[in-house]
Amino acid sequence: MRRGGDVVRFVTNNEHKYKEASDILGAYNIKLEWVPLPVDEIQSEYLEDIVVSKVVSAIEVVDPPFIVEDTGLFIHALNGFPGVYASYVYKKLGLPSILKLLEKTRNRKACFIAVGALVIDSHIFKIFRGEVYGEIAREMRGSQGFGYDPIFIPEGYDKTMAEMDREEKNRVSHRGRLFTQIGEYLAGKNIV
Ligand code: ITT
Repeated sequence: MRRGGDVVRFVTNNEHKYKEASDILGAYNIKLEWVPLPVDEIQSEYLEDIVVSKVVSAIEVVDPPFIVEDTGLFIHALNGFPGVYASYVYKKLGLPSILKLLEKTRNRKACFIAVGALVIDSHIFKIFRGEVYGEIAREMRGSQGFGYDPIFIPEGYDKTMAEMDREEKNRVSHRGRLFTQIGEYLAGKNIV
């Protein structure tokens, strides 16, 4: 079993992502250190490719063990758009434009997919994946969370992820599922 209070780094510019992940790994007695470092990421339609490119960039400057993660939002009626371009589309178009695109669309199905790499040392890393299926709301609701949370309703719920506090979102979200797997993995392996 692992020793208590070990430190793993999370290389991300997004403080919301860090806080969510930190809560989850904290339950495994793993301290997550935030490394808000800009890392190069390649253009690819596959989250795995982007995550591997983040590993290659971060390994130059960050000591393992560390985690990098990339998330996409895939809207079925838009053939998976914005997908891996979620960040760019959020900044350039924003949520009202996404809702407008879907105004006349009855199929509201969408999913968030998060892929993360746990870099154990300079030669070994392991990939994890977390997904949540749900629907795009008809209007923005809620003020918690970040990004697309105000328009995403997870399956089995009637509220958006922005109407959930961090604990509740973590129980259902793509990132919650991803970091729970990482926590389980680390808890079973005395690697840090
Ligand atoms: P890093 O790449 O530095 O980790 P980022 O914010 O660019 O941070 P991503 O590329 O993984 O993160 O995420 C792309 C966008 O998807 C992000 O900017 C948000 O707009 C959105 N997003 C990611 N996770 C989300 C979540 O849990 N809830 C709502 N929107 C999310």
